[in-house]
Amino acid sequence: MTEMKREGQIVKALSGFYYVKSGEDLITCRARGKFRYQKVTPLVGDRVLLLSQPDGSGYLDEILPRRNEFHRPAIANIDQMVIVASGAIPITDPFLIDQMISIVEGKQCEPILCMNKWDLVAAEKLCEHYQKAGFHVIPVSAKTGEGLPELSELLRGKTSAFTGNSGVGKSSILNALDPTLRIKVGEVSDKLGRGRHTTRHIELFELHGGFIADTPGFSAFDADKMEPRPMAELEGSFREFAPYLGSCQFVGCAHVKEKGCAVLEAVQAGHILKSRHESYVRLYEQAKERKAWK
Ligand SMILES: Nc1nc2c(ncn2[C@@H]2O[C@H](COP(=O)(O)OP(=O)(O)OP(=O)(O)O)[C@@H](O)[C@H]2O)c(=O)[nH]1
Ligand SMILES: [Mg+2]
Ligand SMILES: [Zn+2]
Repeated sequence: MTEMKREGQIVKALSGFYYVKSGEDLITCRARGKFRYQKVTPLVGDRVLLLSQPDGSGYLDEILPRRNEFHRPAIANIDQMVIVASGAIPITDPFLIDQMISIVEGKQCEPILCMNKWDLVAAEKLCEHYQKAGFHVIPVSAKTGEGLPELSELLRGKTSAFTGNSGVGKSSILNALDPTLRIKVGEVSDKLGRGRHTTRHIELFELHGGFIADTPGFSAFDADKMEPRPMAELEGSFREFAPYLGSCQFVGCAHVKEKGCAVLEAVQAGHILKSRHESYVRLYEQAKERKAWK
């Protein structure tokens, strides 16, 4: 017997190697050439079939159907996307939060907002806004440990990915949840408080009865490059718009500046946050531009 077929999950992808957890084993794999022809990229989180070699290495042979997939971060089969934000060094632009939420919505994946560095700035207003919009928001501090028990409870039994701009403390939170992980964290010492892109690869860790992925942080450049949801899906990716959709005066209303728009009326009445609607309009314009360009 030379080869053996096994099932497992990709927990790390680095320099052309895929690290697959199969039972208690961690098998270092290369991908078969057929994936390249099929233009399929194996992702961290993928459930796979592999052929293990006598020397302990393996070849990825098949990627099992995905429940969902994301491009930034490049990851699959995620139950929860924990969007880590910070009220100080670096301050997270709420538009980035809305961009990420919009991508996650409708993909069988729950967005969770985690406000870190609470010891530096208690961004209560922002938290309240997102709670009102219907999201689970958890204020935490990786430094003092505040909020971590609640976060940990939420992660139990699920597969979650941490995402957010560089330097907000994604890796620090993971280390605080499990000090044995010893993930490298970076300084945010430059004058603009930008992160240093310390985390360079995506890795899935087993933690508190669930799986949690640390991912590289976004730069301002990445945020500009993030693909908006197509126009037809955009209104559905803002959950607090739902009660008003279908009540606009015109069929196919874009909810940007139309007469008799129920969404705009809800913004006026204070039921929908102005900043959330502004993010929607910005994403709508991006999606429109993209469509015209195609
Ligand atoms: N005061 C304070 N500092 C924090 C907190 N969490 C993280 N930091 C600091 O913020 C800096 C960046 O933390 P990282 O964990 O590397 O941030 P990251 O989001 O993983 O960054 P990338 O890997 O670049 O995306 C480090 O200097 C941490 O010590 C916190 O809750 N409070
Ligand atoms: Mg990191
Ligand atoms: Zn409308």
